[in-house]
Amino acid sequence: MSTPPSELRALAERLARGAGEIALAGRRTVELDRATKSSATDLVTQFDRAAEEFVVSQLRSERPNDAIVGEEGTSIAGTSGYEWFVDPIDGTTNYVYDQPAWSCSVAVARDGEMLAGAVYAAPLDELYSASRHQGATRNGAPILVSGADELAQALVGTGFGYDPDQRTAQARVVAGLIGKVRDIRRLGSAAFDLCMVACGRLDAYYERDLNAWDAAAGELIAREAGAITSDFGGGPARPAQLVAAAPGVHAALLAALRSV
Ligand code: LIP
Repeated sequence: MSTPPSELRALAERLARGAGEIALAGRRTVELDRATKSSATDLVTQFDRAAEEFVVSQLRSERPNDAIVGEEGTSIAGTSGYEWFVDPIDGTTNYVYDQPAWSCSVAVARDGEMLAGAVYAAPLDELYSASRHQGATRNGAPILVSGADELAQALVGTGFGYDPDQRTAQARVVAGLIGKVRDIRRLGSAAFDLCMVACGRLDAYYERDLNAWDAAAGELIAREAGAITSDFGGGPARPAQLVAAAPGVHAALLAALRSV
């Protein structure tokens, strides 16, 4: 039985906000237990796990037949055709350093098509969401990408991986791009970066080698806000090569990425 995307969106909003409130309260009250995952700089805390546990327990209760995949290890098969993507704290490094750009991302797809998603930037109390063909909002108000139409005047976001060699290669791309754009911003959370494109606080964003949970909600939100999303070659957006840009600079950004 199908669920209206608007209903899925409301659930994603509730879960993203709930996860963010858990993470924010924890950050302000107790000492963080820091651990690492894929590398010495890939941080995880007890609140990444607690926020994911909250989202997963709510989904298991309200939608027991749905599949769920989460950054902190959740992998639950489903029978409904719906699959949830959970990044309980996207930008954990910022979270640990008490920097504001971290967010909680919850999205849902049906048979591979993203239908709804929400990203809650708890430190800013900004809840971004979208549902397929129903637009994107920040705290309930419609948002739209910028009208940027010149790459040299575009503010472009990006990010780097946790492997030092990968980061070095990614920095070379930035070195080749920075003279061709207004400026570069490395905010530290892909989900937040994509919402910044959606509301015009960035004109474009690109990053390689993300995970599905980093991008699932933010890519839908950016697209529903009028961004063109793609891979680096202009094909369908995918976490391995993700671009989200105002329509006026998307093609120029792809060309610049090919040239560096
Ligand atoms: C982060 C991404 C960010 C990327 C970081 C990291 P995490 O996700 O959102 O864009 O540049 O390297 O992958 O690990 O904080 O959930």
